[in-house]
Amino acid sequence: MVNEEAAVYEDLLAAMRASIVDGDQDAAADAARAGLEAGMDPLLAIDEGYVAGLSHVGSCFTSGEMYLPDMMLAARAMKAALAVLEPALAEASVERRVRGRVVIGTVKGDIHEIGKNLVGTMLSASGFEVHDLGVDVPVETFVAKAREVAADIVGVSALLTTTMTGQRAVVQALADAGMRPGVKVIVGGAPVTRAWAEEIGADGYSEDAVGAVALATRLMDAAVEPAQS
Ligand code: B1M
Repeated sequence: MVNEEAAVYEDLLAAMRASIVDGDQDAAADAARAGLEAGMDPLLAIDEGYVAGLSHVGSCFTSGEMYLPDMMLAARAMKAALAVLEPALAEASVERRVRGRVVIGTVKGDIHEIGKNLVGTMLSASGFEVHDLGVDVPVETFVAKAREVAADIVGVSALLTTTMTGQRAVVQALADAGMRPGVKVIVGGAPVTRAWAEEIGADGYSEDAVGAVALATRLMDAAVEPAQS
């Protein structure tokens, strides 16, 4: 029985990966629905199904076996799958108390949004109030929104080595506006590392959406500790 279930999951995960590589939106959404019906954890579907497919497409793009239109179709298929899975992720949330206010966006010059959206969804599902600025966000917009909503945390995503510097600019602009260290900054995105986060003076880095929730929670807990002691 356990083996049968594992085989069903493996078939579904293979279909999920294939739907992304083929850039097939309908197949991606169908596989997501089938996964949920089979009781699959949406995070497993995302990580081992769809993201694995996207990573393959990324590698093929690097090696010249796939081209920009393939990457665009893959991204569209990923979004179709997430449209099915994200409500399930949000429903799984048990936490309703607002744990903190987060402003999140992808830096100026960068239009990658899938990972950032996932981080926003997971934060929201975990009880954070999330203000998503979208992609290609100017530094000043991060600062203005953080001020407007009295953000506890600003989350800055970057997927390109050429746009990572935008994360440093956000940290600096918040400091120039006198909002640091009160407003914490967390960074992430495929090329981002812990060393980079430290170098630019960010308060934390996470390599994935689950880690981003843990990081944001730690930062909020650390912020209230002095008041309690
Ligand atoms: Co782009 N792209 N892309 N792309 N793209 C990459 C990033 C690339 C690695 C592909 C490659 O060459 N192998 C490469 C970057 C190389 C580099 O600089 N190191 C690249 C390139 C070069 C480009 C273009 C320049 C291509 C061109 O035009 N010649 C161009 C740039 C456009 C621009 O932004 N100005 C471009 C365009 C595109 C598309 C538009 C076609 C599309 C994006 C569509 C969209 O988002 N709506 C796209 C895609 C899909 C990719 C790949 C294939 C997949 C990215 C993705 O969504 N991954 C990507 C290759 C790859 O990553 N393997 C690639 C899935 C997502 C769940 O993961 O975004 O990493 P990720 O997010 C993770 C973590 O990083 C982390 O948590 C997320 C969830 O686990 N995380 C955070 C992310 N943000 C966080 C924030 C946090 C904390 C954690 O705190 C705030």
